[in-house]
Amino acid sequence: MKRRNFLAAASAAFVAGCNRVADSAPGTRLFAAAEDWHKSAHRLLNPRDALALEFAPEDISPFFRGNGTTQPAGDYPAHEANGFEDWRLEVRGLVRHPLSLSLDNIRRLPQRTQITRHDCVEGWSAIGQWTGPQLSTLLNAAGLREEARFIVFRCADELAGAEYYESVDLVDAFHSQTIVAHRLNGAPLPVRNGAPLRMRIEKQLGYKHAKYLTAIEAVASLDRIGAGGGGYWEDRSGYHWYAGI
Ligand SMILES: Nc1nc2c(c(=O)[nH]1)N[C@H]1C(S)=C(S)[C@@H](COP(=O)(O)O)O[C@H]1N2
Ligand SMILES: [Mo]
Repeated sequence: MKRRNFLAAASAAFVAGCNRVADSAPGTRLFAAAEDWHKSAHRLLNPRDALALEFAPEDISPFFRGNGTTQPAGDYPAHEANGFEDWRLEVRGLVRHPLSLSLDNIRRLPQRTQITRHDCVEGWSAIGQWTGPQLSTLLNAAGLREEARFIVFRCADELAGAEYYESVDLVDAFHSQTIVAHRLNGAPLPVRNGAPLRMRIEKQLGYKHAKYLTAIEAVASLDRIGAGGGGYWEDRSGYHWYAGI
């Protein structure tokens, strides 16, 4: 094919591609396109492996408020009553070695402590010191399969009858400040802040930080998880799946 013909064919294919996007499901498609744009623009301005700002002990907020669920129902009160001795965190899905970890197992892994600011889209922030193993340690121990592209976080609580859940891609999953926290400000997590385990994903907004963590699931696609939006609020409101800050 002559070069000019090749270019004409390529640009016709590009235009056809654009029409296909414009013709199908305007709302979700355009929303997804805008989100992709935000993601790549954000990536240029702020490399995704850059660290979130860390603070000094004197910056810690005197009270770290609870938001969303602050006291789960179901089996949770029984776990709370026996000090979460029987709590298990599963690492499952597209992994070679599924894990079921006790709190003791988690406390014995190499730990990271970081003082960071939590930003909730509802308009408040708080600075806290979090401790726990890096998520990468758990994922490396479980051994991700080639097909794994997202990590889903399962939670013990329900809001309006549906389980809370969240998800991130592998860039955020392996970020050095992404930890499975079991301590806040030097003490075990309070119930309102997600006891006994909660995610800290410091490069993302507050709703991504799943509390009352029961399982970490490696998946190839988010389509069949919840309503396919990648998280409880993403399924129900305009909250973006990629909530980078
Ligand atoms: N399981 C679970 N995780 C959750 C929520 C929730 O309701 N349930 N709320 C989210 C929101 S919107 C925010 S801002 C933070 C609040 O964390 P905090 O309660 O420690 O302040 O948790 C996030 N993780
Ligand atoms: Mo939030």
